[in-house]
Amino acid sequence: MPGMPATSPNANTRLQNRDFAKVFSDIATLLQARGDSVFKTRAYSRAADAIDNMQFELADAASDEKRLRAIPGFGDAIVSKVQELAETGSLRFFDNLRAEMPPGILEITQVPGIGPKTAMRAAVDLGIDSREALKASIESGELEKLPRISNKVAQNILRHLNSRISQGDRIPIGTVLPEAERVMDALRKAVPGIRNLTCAGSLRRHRETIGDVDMLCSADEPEAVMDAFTSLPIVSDVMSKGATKSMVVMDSGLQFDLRVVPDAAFAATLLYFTGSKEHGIRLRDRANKRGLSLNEYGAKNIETDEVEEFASEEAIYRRLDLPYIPPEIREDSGEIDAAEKDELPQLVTVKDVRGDLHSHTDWTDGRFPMEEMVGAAKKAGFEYLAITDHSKSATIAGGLSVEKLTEHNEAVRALDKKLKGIRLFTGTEMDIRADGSMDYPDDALAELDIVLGSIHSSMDQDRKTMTARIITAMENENLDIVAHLTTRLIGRRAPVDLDFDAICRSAVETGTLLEINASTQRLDLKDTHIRRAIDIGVYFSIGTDSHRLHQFADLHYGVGMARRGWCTRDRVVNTLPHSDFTKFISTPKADRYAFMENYDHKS
Ligand code: DGT
Ligand code: CA
Ligand code: CA
Ligand code: ZN
Repeated sequence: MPGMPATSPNANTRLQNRDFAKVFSDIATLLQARGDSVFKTRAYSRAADAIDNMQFELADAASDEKRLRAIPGFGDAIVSKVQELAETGSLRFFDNLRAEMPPGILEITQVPGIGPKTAMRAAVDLGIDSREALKASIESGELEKLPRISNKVAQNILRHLNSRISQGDRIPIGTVLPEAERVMDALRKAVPGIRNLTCAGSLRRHRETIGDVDMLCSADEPEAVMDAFTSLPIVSDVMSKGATKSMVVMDSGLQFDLRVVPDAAFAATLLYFTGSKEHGIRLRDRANKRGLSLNEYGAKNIETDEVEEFASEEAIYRRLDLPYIPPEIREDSGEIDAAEKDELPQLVTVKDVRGDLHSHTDWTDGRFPMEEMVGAAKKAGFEYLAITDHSKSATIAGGLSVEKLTEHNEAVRALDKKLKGIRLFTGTEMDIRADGSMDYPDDALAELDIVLGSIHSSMDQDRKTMTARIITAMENENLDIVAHLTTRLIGRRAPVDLDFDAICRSAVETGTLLEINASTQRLDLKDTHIRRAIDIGVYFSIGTDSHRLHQFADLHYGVGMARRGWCTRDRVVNTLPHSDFTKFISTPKADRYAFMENYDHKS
């Protein structure tokens, strides 16, 4: 898949931390598949983990051996490999290892449910060398010849495989947007005269995965823009280079298009390339009826052939007798009819969100001390924060015992007293057990300000069992919010099977909120869920699920999903100011939906 180099990373490009980390985690996978000792493989996976969590660029430190050795988990073997990678862009050890192993191991172990050992047996015994071959072997029943692969296990693997194959080569927005921003920064630096530089296409519409990036700008010297764009250091292939339009592929595998358009045509071109295609077609029909022809070059009066100029997209919509339609809902899914009737929703914005109700610290699987996380949340502009570390069943995440939870509460309250400028809520992200029961006793839960409930285990339950499990959990009066309901990881793990409507109905009946999880790996609920849930009457919280300092800034990904789901501010409880949110959460659960229905956002 794009973003994952098929060979050692390129020699002439500077490696990013994720490139280093990928090499080491691939080595760990291959060694495990080969049957090397746990001791040896773990050294590589720990190194990958350490690199993932670094707050500096490993490439900057590569020449400083002392500094490398001071990194936890960096012994001789790792240090020398980091240096070889940084210097040459590749690693002989890795190349040899890959040459020695059957092809496809790394690709197949990406599928949840397939470990390195199974991947190896599948490759050696059954000749499976790709995801497609794996899929075929499940469909023919062949995979079940392997030890420990029951029909149920095989069907579960197939479910993940299908969701991955349907995603195809699209890349998650959380990977694409930062890269697009780096490209735009580099272009602005290289060509100071550049104007209106913007991303259009699916990225501007905030889709969860992106096919390619479509960028637009204006400039007095288009050639200078084209030169700068095609010679960016992260460009791996120039597909085409023209006077005003070029297309390149980056080292990451992402394709970027850049067009330079005259200022006067910018708004019409932006509208065209923002799409969606279907939205554009509807607008062009509408324009034709008003004597205007819209196309990728601009707007023209059909009778006089005169070019009509528009200063903004708003002006074009106005010319079509419509209010402005935000990019996130330009999907031809009812927005034009709604606009015509002046019934467009006032979509929630990043600024509307005042608090974050989902965060982790180093008490469990977060990476930073509580005080640092709170500082970061404050810096990111949050007025309040719930600290929701994991509960005791989440052993991999270091979940807290009941006793530890009490200490955690005390630590949160002490910090709340000490710090100015942000208010804290005690909380937990509690595992919903396989039978829908709570992972803490009710009296411990009643102590907490905010209880999130999540599915972290037994994810392969059938639809009926899973739906009943979640509904049982929601019936507990202490469970405030169901976090990342479907547990999907974009491109990596399929959603659990559940009856979404039934869960929404039960949320409304019990006064439970559903979370819109903003973590770039999750985006769960997704746009279509959110829109459906609103129809049923559900209220939401938006949570960043931050495990690291910088992740509070990922709020906008969740807000993007919410906007795509036509979500307004008054559907989201953490748009309330702190004092009102406190009232909301102290209201008995059964009355909370009524509280929100009667709530009046003043400004
Ligand atoms: P993607 O790249 O698959 O994530 O999705 P988009 O929406 O970015 O699609 P893309 O890159 O093929 O094209 C960018 C925009 O250009 C698209 O949203 C609307 C416009 N566009 C592209 N092809 C056509 C077309 O054949 N007809 C019309 N009306 N518009 C098009
Ligand atoms: Ca695109
Ligand atoms: Ca495109
Ligand atoms: Zn969490």
